[in-house]
Amino acid sequence: MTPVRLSQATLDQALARPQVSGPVVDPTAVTVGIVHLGIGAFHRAHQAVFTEDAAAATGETGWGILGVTQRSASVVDQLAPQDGLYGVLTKGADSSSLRIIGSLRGVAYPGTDTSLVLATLAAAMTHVVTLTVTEKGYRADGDGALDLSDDDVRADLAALVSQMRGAGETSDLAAGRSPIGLLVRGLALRQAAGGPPITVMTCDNMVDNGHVVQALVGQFVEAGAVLSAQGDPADSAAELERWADLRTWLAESVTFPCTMVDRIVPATTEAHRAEAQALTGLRDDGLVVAEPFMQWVIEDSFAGPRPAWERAGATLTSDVAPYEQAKLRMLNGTHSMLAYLGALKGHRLIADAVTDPELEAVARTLLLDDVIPTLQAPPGLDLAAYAESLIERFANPSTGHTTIQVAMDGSKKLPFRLLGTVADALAAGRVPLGAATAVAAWIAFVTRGATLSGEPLILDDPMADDLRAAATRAGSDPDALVEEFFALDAVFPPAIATHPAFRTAVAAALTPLLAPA
Ligand code: CS2
Repeated sequence: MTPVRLSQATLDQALARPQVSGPVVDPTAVTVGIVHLGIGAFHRAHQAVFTEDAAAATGETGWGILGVTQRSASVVDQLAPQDGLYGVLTKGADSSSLRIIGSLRGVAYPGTDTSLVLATLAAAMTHVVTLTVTEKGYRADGDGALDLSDDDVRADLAALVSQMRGAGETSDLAAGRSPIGLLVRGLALRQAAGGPPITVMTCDNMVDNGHVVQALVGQFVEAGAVLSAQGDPADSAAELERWADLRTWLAESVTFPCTMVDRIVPATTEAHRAEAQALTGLRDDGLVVAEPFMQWVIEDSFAGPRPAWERAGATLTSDVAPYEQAKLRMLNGTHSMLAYLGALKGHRLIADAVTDPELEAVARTLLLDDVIPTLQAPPGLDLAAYAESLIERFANPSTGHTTIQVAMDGSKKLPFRLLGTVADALAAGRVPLGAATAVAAWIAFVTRGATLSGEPLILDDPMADDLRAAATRAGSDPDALVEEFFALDAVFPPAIATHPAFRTAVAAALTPLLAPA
């Protein structure tokens, strides 16, 4: 028998069950005030929960979310038949709970729903755009330059130019797939319609994330203006003015706060769905799973109204940098190290990796000897205690967070989470041995494509071809591998790539990881 799906019509059945809690807002009374680009599991388990709690605290009904997926229409199939309702299955080390969230008021996929997304970005009732599109979603190179050779970026640039010419929305279904492109097209429509100021807030794990996104938006507009100038000269004076107006409006009416986001959200499995179904009695294809811990630090720089996220436990501050640096370097840096070393040793779960005494020792070296000396502690945070709390969170076995999930996209993640530590330590005259081991583990993970005992490991990385080519050129000699990988300037900046003592440390750490199976 096909199980009944969670939806507005069946919600009461789920809420009648003892261990299930329900939306703290009335989903049918909530209207959209936020557009979220990248409606994956992380947003659903993090910002959507904070937003719903904030709305419940104030009684405001204007903070519903339109979630946009740019990678796969299957997210629409998961959530649209459920009227946007989904459960968050929170898994502590020895307890679980299920909460249904009602703030997601629509899900859209560009191509089929581009007009809806653009119109909502332009709508006066929309005040905030949030993004979780992952590091690679921004289509930027190592220096933060927008990749103008990317097909999705080019399709959106062409769409922006025709929009600016007054040709309206393009019917090109290929457009709308680059987050920055879709965002800028929506902002341009908003400006043309005389819309109110708006806040664009990225929640991705990048250093100085708000400024990164602001710079990419600026580059996208400049590339659009250049492309437009190559077109029909007849209309050029009016067109130039429109581009100038857009630039002015962006500078005056849009802010890009920096944020630090934190919650461990593993990929949802069929076992999780079965567990949730046993609790609610309903099938939930939009289910997400998370650890109990959640934290959000937001730069208080908003262009217009925002949900009262501080009422839901978020920290609003004038300077996110110390929080962001501590979290990226300590949590994410150590996470990646455990992912590569753990995967190589055949550990499926992060929890298995961090409870392997050998790996726990390297994690402590990275945290305590390498990272902490590079940090300025955020107000009220004891960094050594924070390190211990991270090891404890990683060791929670019940989330089922896998090493292979965290290992994904290393070429895009390492610069933000690990190489800042390396650069600062080297500049201070120290060779960070834990970080050298982490870099070596990544190189070995890529090079072997298998665990130390020969079980295959999948490489999922936008630079996979370049990485495999570097590995093939180098063969199995550690010094040659360091030479080839450090030449990848999209990953390693010159100050690290050319540092003799760091190269030696990485080659030394690589040697045992290259032993034949
Ligand atoms: C992880 C993060 O997959 C990864 O790269 O390091 O998703 C991590 O779980 C979150 O940033 C925790 O806040």
